[in-house]
Amino acid sequence: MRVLVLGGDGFCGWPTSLYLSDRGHDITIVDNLSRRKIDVELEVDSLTPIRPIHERISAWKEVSGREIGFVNLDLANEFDRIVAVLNEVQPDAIVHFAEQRAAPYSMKSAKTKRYTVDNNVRATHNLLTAMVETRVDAALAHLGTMGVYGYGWSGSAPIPEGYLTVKVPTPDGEIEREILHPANPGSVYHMTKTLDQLLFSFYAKNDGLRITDLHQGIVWGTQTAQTAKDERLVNRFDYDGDYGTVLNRFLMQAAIGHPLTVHGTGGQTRAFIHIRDTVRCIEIALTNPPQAGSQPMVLNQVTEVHRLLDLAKMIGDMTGCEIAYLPNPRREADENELCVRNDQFLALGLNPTTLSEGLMEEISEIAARYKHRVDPTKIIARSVWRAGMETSADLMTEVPAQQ
Ligand code: NAD
Ligand code: USQ
Repeated sequence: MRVLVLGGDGFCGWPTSLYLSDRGHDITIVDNLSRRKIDVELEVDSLTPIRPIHERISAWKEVSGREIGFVNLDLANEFDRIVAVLNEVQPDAIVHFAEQRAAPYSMKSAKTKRYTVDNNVRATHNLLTAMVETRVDAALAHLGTMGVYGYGWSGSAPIPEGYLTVKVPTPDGEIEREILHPANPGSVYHMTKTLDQLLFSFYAKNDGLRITDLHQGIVWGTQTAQTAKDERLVNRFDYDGDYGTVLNRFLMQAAIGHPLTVHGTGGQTRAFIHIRDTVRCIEIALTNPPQAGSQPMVLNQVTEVHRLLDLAKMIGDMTGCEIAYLPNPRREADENELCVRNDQFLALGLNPTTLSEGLMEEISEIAARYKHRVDPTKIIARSVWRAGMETSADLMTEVPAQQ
């Protein structure tokens, strides 16, 4: 297949591009490198030393003999260039990773809230209209998030894959209808993914676009078989308070002896997936697209569910690292139940990597190897969800590093 990977320089997009290339697909990456620019703005860097995009691509050619194309393009602001790329590449499939993806960054200020909405919603809408305009009949797989469902809304009821069957009272009795699961986002970033869902429903219905929305859990791990082939191909690893996600942050903290930064009680329960499974799921989704005319297919891209405190205790037991219970800078439930259906990926052949298989490898191969690159002042999450929470964030600067 000819595949366009939008956001192909990012944490999920780079290993996906290499995996699909390795599997024989022709890949063109589209990315405006905005994620690298945000690192500069935040004065932080990936824990792993990622190389410039052109060096990454030539290293891949050297290692695999395969070419990957690259277009530096802003999906949110360069509509005519998206049309030109679609006309030129004529992709069979498109993977859309290209959005601002950090909840804490999206909640930092009015500026970052507006940037996140403008960037994400416009990028998605520009892509959909360009697909209609060019009549490119590509299967589109978009990275959504488990956070569109929110947490605790339906208690212990399993979260279905995208759609909920409801009973509607009518004068002639009850009728059953399938509706999009109610949206219950917990940040401006998560809200943009709920807006994306409505765009997808409309363009699938009106224009027959074939769309799969992948509601992915928190991705952990760093390397895939392809990114591990050469140090110049290494994947990014975000550990800072804005972009670092919880499990990778705990692993990095354990490697440098920093107390594990549990927000609140740690009773929050979340869904997880290893990066090696992300890349497999994308290929499965691209090769099993919905029919034209059907509603968007929604797959929950998750393999495990864990309570944060259990994760912290597990890593603490493995490494001897202490736990720091910090005031929660976010506005979220202290505790929640979570049960997620992921039947479709399992039925389509996904064989998940479990936490027990990958944790120690991640601590020793990545976190410990690159720990000299950590800036300890960037670890504590300082982005607060509401004015007035600053005091808690200030308190958190007191957490001692044990380096
Ligand atoms: P990332 O920030 O590492 O990668 C996103 C890439 O998109 C970056 O390279 C960035 O430069 C590019 N980009 C952003 N806006 C763009 C624009 N307007 N035009 C062109 N390129 C643009 O993020 P990631 O962790 O790889 O996440 C990829 C996708 O998966 C995101 O949509 C995210 O919401 C979703 N997701 C991520 C996780 C996770 O844990 N990382 C979990 C669930 C869902
Ligand atoms: N948390 C801690 N300590 C930390 C960091 C986070 O306790 O040091 C807590 C947070 O308060 C939250 C939970 O861990 O309760 C998850 O936070 P996170 O930053 O790991 O994940 P989140 O903000 O939800 O976002 C990440 C990705 C996002 C993706 C989402 C999938 O950045 O792109 O959409 O995971 S999901 O959470 O399933 O919606």
